[in-house]
Amino acid sequence: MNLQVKKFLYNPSTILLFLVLACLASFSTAAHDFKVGDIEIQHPWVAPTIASSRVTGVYFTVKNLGKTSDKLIRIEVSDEVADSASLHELREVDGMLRMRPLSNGKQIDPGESVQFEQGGDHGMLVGLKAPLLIGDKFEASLVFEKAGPVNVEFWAERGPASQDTHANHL
Ligand SMILES: [Cu+2]
Repeated sequence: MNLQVKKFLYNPSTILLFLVLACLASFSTAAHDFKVGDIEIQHPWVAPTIASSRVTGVYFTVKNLGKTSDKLIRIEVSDEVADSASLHELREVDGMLRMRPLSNGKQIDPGESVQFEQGGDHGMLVGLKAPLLIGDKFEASLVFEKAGPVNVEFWAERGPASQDTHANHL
């Protein structure tokens, strides 16, 4: 390695600069939140589509900051985005993961944070009008029994598991 480069890399102020940049990067992700009444939706993201798949999963965290429980009853997207959007749960039945609609919604108790995530409860879009690439964004509405609709923006991102297993659902 070139001595100048070495000096730059191992310089304490360079290391500090990298730490600051790393912090800023994580803050910008955390700031992607939406709030209506006592309900906060944190970091809504969508898995990019794979090949010609027109199905994908959407993920987010619901936090109830209030003193009474509320219930997420459905997810809505414009038909310019997809033909339909729904909430699903994954349950293990005889050692197999089965997906079924969350027909009674999902109760969120006071002070509770509920994650809609890969391998668990999640939202799903069917009949996407266009492929979703990393960096794409679209608006959607998460509808609660008490708080009403919470408008959010889903960002297409590479998920924590690096690949979306949801494309295999249908
Ligand atoms: Cu699903």
